[in-house]
Amino acid sequence: QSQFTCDHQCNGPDKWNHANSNCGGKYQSPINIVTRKTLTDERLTPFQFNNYQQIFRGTIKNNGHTVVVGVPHLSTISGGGLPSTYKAVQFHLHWGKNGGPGSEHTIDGEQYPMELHIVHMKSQYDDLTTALADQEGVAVLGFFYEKSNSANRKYDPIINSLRSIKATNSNTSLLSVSLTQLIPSEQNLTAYYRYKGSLTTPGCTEAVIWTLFENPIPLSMDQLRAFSELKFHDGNPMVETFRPVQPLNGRQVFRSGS
Ligand code: SG4
Ligand code: ZN
Repeated sequence: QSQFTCDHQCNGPDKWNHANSNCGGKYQSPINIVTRKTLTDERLTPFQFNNYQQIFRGTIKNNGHTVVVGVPHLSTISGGGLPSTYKAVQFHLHWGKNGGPGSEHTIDGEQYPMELHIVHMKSQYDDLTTALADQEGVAVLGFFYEKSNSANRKYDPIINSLRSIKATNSNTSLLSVSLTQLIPSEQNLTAYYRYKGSLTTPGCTEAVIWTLFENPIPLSMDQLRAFSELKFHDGNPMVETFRPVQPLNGRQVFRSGS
């Protein structure tokens, strides 16, 4: 575990089940997805993204673990084999060191440079704590990033904000963002993986329906590197903000029909 800074090493993922017994549970996230062991499920139809194009003014915060942006609850998802409508709560990212491996989930052992998590809760709930008491209360949409030769201009507002939030607990406003601007276009979101797991940080609650989209989001090397300029609470570079993959323990991973 020598790649972890002290922030992780002294209090890292391998110590979490002492902090919270859920973290030693049987249905933990992230996982490695072995594509030849996935089962196609025709019920995993395309998602309906409602109000994802809504432009909002958000606050981007360095919370000491990642950067997080609260999202107005007007954006919802349904379809996609989900048991209900879920509303967006926040998004955050997991990344590596200077553009190196950094995603939480891996596909056939491949770790991508970064992973976006858009966290949703069942629309009937008012807060995440309540949603986490329901085994299907939370749905996280996960998106991988890939290195590209040109900058992804749709990410300028986020990347440009990072220089103002290098310190833990600092924040700045994002004047105009939308969820659609962050993710691939809808027709490129029909291929995805589905399994049941947990939050990837303590309390590691096993209440998450996970979706990982196959198509990655392109970012240039400079854009990816910008995240490594952020700092943990102890002043060390905020790098390798991912939890290692967890055992499947017999869970089946499904693949969408299209
Ligand atoms: C990150 O630490 C976020 O900052 C947390 O969000 C998030 O917790 C946590 O990851 C776990 O989420 O999609 N990776 S994950 O399983 O969304 C929640 C905040 O602390 C509950 C706001
Ligand atoms: Zn996450």
